[in-house]
Amino acid sequence: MDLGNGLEGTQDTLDAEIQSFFDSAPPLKSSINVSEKLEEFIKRNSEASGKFTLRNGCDRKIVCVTSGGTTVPLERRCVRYIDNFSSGHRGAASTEYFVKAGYAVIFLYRRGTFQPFCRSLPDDPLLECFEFSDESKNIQVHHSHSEAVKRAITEHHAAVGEGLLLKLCFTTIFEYLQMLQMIALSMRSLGPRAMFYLAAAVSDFYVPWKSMAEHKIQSASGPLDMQLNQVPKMLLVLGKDWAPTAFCISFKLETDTKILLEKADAALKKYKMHMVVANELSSRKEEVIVITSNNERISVRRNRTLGVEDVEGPLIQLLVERHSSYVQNF
Ligand code: 9Z3
Repeated sequence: MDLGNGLEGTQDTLDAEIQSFFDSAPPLKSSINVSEKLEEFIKRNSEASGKFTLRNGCDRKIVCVTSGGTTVPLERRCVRYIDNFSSGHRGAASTEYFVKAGYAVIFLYRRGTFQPFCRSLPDDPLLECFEFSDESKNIQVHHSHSEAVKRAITEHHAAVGEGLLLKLCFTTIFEYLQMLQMIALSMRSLGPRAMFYLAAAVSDFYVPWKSMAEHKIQSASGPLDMQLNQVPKMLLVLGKDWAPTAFCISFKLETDTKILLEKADAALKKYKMHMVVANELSSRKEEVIVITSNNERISVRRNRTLGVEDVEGPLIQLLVERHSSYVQNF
């Protein structure tokens, strides 16, 4: 319904699209388990007098880091799907820096992508880091990887042991958006202490479950002609309805640098984000540009000669500072 300013109609259409997306999505298999884990994690990290309260007496801040790409299944008994390039490196590295900054992290990641604290291990850690120590086939860590393995285990166990890391995984766009909604609704009680750091590469198009083929699509039927619907813009409802008091950071990815900042600026305004991190595909590990709601454009770069190992270190430092001011001024 358009009441003259065009806004009501737009909002109604978006709400209807979102409703239809969730109605048509296959139910999340592990939803009870996920909501129990979430409830426990958030309760533990928001108890004012608990052992997880920071030394200065403040309640802990909690960030939801999304990571990796969503798949779009083409068949219900899925053989084929559309995917994207995202490795999950950004999300995994950022999670490590958030934990180091004292945050509790809900790491919503694509199954099989990079994990926090394991980035310095080889691609196949089990087979490459270990060897037989003697004739009786006891296993030991190969000396060339012993420091990296020790560091990974120590840091991971510390984060999990202190209750600072909850890992939840998704594969499809349906799972991702259903879980993001559950997380956002659970984090509402945290008010401004909640942060969303949306680094996952989310599909723009999908096949609605209702119109999806049940069985494997047959190649003998000739060329495939398939219509994909647009995934509704959940960022709008995240900031407006699901978690209206949270500090929200989204990412903008382009391959054409000429349009990157313009598109990031548009996303900041359209989705009412507090910050948008603009990155270009090939240089994303070297530099990102942070666009703020005060019209700042802050370049954040990796500089190994100055000891800045990866771009996520200074990026998270900046976001943590801005989030603190947001909480104080709320
Ligand atoms: C990003 O831009 C991330 O920085 C990357 C990280 C996916 C590039 P990797 O996982 O890469 O370390 O290999 N994420 C968001 C990309 C995205 O889909 N943004 C949407 C858009 O650009 C907005 S939600 O339209």
